Amino acid sequence: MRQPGTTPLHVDLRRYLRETDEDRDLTRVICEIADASKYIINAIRTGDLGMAGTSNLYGEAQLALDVLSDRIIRKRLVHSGVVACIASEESGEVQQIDKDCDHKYSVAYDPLDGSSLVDVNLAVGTIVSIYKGCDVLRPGREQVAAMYILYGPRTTLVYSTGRGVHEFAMNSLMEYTLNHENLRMKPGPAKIYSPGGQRSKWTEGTERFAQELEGSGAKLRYSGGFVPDINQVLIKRNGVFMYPHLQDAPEGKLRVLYELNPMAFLLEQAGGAASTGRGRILDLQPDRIDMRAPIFIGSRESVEQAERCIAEAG
Ligand code: AFP
Repeated sequence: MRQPGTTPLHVDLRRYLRETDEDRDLTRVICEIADASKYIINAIRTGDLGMAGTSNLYGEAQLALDVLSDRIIRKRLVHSGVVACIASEESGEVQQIDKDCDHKYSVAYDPLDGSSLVDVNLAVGTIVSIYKGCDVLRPGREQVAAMYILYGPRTTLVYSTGRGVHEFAMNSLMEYTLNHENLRMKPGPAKIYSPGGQRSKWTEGTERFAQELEGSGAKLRYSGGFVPDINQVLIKRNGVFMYPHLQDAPEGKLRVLYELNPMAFLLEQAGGAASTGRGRILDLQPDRIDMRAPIFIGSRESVEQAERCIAEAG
């Protein structure tokens, strides 16, 4: 098996998965989602959602972009032959495709996170969490893979199957080719930070953390899109994103299954950390598919600093 860090750049995604001896069915799931992204890109770039009364790419009446993205991904997973269950942030329910839980995968995904940002031409993304078997209400540490696709000035795909984090970029032929292999966070505190939620609603602990970051010279970088904001931290190999517990929303805003678990898996695989502020995201036991939790994620030193501030001041 090829060791991470030894692959020539611009190898395409399917070949990379094959040459790193990835499980064939897991490869199928990852590649189906990669293929689905090409249709999502078309819908984003052209707004081709179908005109009222006519059909769109799939012969459907005009759809909202996130609904169309959900249908594009769902169709490919349903027909892949390797997926047992699907849980989509868009539908908010679990769809059982196949009863063979022992040999198939379950996929929890947010088809187009930040979809409201498309209208102001900001970057959005698809976020995917993959488990073996039929149960998606499990701690994130049991994921077998996680990935996201970022629809920005460039379209990039980041995934991990537990053997490092790898970034692919879409070329002119709409193929994903290797851009960064085995991304690793740099040691040291965050130099950029992404603070979500209304500051006036932060608790004292979060306010203290933000002031310590500012005091150490960290710069604020926040787009309002979870995928681009996390991607910035990962590709810069430094930084911290937070969407904290708020005075009127102790569970924060972001969803454990579709957003927090996959990103926490990826950042931990890159040597970073992901916490609710009081404990590891990947140890959370979801009690419902739309469970939310606070998140502090990125440079391990800064995530631990956030945990200290919250332990001291709430
Ligand atoms: P939408 O998917 O409703 O646009 O929200 C995007 C998001 O879930 C996530 O992508 C951002 O990190 C977060 O919300 C931003 O929330 P605020 O707008 O409250 O900062």
